[in-house]
Amino acid sequence: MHACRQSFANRHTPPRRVLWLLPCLLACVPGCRRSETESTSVASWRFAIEESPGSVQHAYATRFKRLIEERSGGRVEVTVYPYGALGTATHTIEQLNLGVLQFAMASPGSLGKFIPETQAFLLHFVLDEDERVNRRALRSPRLLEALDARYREKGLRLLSLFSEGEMAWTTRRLIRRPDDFRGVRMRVMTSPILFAAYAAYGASPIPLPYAETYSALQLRMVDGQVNPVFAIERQKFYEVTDWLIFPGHAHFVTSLAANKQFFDSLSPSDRQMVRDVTEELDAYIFELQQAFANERLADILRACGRRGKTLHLCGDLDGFLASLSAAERRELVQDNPLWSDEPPLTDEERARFRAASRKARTAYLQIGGTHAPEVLELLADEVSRARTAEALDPHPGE
Ligand code: 6CS
Repeated sequence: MHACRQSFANRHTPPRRVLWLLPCLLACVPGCRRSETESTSVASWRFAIEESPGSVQHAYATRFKRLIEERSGGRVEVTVYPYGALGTATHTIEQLNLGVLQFAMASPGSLGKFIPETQAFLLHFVLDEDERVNRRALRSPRLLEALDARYREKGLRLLSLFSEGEMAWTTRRLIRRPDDFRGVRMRVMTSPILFAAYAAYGASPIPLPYAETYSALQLRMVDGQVNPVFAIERQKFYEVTDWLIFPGHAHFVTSLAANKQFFDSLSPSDRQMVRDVTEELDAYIFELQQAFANERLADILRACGRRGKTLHLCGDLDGFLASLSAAERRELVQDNPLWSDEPPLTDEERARFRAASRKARTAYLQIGGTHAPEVLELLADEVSRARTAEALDPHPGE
């Protein structure tokens, strides 16, 4: 943690980080060079994501690339770097700060080490269970401006916040109450607040990079992990765990960030082009992540069927069941000998998690940065306003 803060402040680059930067710096040289005549020059924008192809972030970045290249009339070329191409999520945040990258997806689970206030999104039972409410809250100009001030301090700009879906636990045992977490080594992203959140439930949290999670589960170095369903499908975490549990405690929020110096030096029309594209993508990604949640759960069940594996489900599956055609319902549920579901956590069971999660809130206020109280209050207020607005008008105008 401390070392990461130092690297941002001092720009002290240990040899390992230089190795990650090398391919990018080399790729950067011709991309940055303008051709002889300004009218034919092509700007090269590099955009790193924290996920692999087939993910929410990949869908976002590929559409961003298409729209920017179209709207710039070929003046701009966007290169998308999927997870792993330039190192871990922590490496790509450092590269964004250095200006080697122009854009990157920066999730609070990784970004929290650099901008601790962003970890408010990692707290449990702060966002609503209804994704439409969260979408309204995350688009709040007040919230975006308050956080952008923190991003600017670190040489970044915040362009957008959005949810990638409801978080689910994949574990080896059923977890219905905090006590069930005792002795469970839970893989978390490398954020001190996530560590505090699972420690508060009685689990033994183990911070690990995304890429190391599957093998850690396989080798039984950890017993569980937490992610949205599409990520569980992409990373095949269901292969190496037995339960898929939807506790209704959190959503995976990410941010689209730009390098500050780069973004502030764009022409007003190019900045507006980026703003228009991110605005359009917000609606696109909202629909897509909802569709992914159901489609990928069906894919997981099919994959388990092929492997003869029972994956026990625990959660409110009404939305998923409603998304299936009659034929899919027969295939995946009625005629599926491997189908196994448990009732969702009761209100009382969830209340136990809610009560335990208060400790992590206290930890956030202590270590979430100077502006943590202001950011948490603002987020809670925006969620509450969004709930009221959603109740009054369930179909916000796009
Ligand atoms: O769990 C993780 O580390 C990752 N999960 C998602 C859904 N996106 C990126 C992040 O690094």
